[in-house]
Amino acid sequence: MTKQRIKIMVGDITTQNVDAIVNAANNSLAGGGGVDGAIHRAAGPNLVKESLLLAPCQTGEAKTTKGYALPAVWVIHTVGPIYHRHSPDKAAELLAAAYQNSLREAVRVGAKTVAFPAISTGVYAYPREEAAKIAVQAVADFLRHETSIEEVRLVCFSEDSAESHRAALKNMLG
Ligand code: AR6
Repeated sequence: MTKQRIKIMVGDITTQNVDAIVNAANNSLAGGGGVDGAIHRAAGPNLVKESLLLAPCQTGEAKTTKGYALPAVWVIHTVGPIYHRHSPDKAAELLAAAYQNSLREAVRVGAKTVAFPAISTGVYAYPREEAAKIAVQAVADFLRHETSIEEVRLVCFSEDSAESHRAALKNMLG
């Protein structure tokens, strides 16, 4: 079942014991603030050496490096939309693409457990509840057709963010 493979939790993505964590990066893949900064600090300096070799990463696309000092084997770097740079429809399309292309990368490298942060909801200012609906829908749509992924964790950094995701999951599934 799709529903049972989506877990919503509050936590720090850098400590997740999963095959792959997703990084909310920027087009340069050179590191940054927010969750990107936290992942680079926890992984150590080899992460940026590898990610720069894969740069640039277009908005909505995803590229994979090793996890280095992280518990995760892989880091899937994706770039969400900067909310105010797009129409609402285009921003939604790009955000869904970031989730789904990240999951395609997970399948490609054989990751069975994947953790996501709430992409674009920090510096990129995507409205939290809208982003949560898109995240949950995009992941569920992908999992419906892909059985190799056993668990997708949506790792929220605050209880408010987790509540938005829980509500989105509940509403989506009726
Ligand atoms: N674990 C889980 N979630 C976290 C963590 C963490 N350790 N730290 C922050 N968050 P943001 P964006 C949450 O700004 O909006 C960077 O500079 C945070 O509370 O990290 O996609 C990049 O280089 C928020 O809910 O990413 C880009 O330039 C969510 O992660 C730009 O920011 C995303 O916030 C990307 O902006």
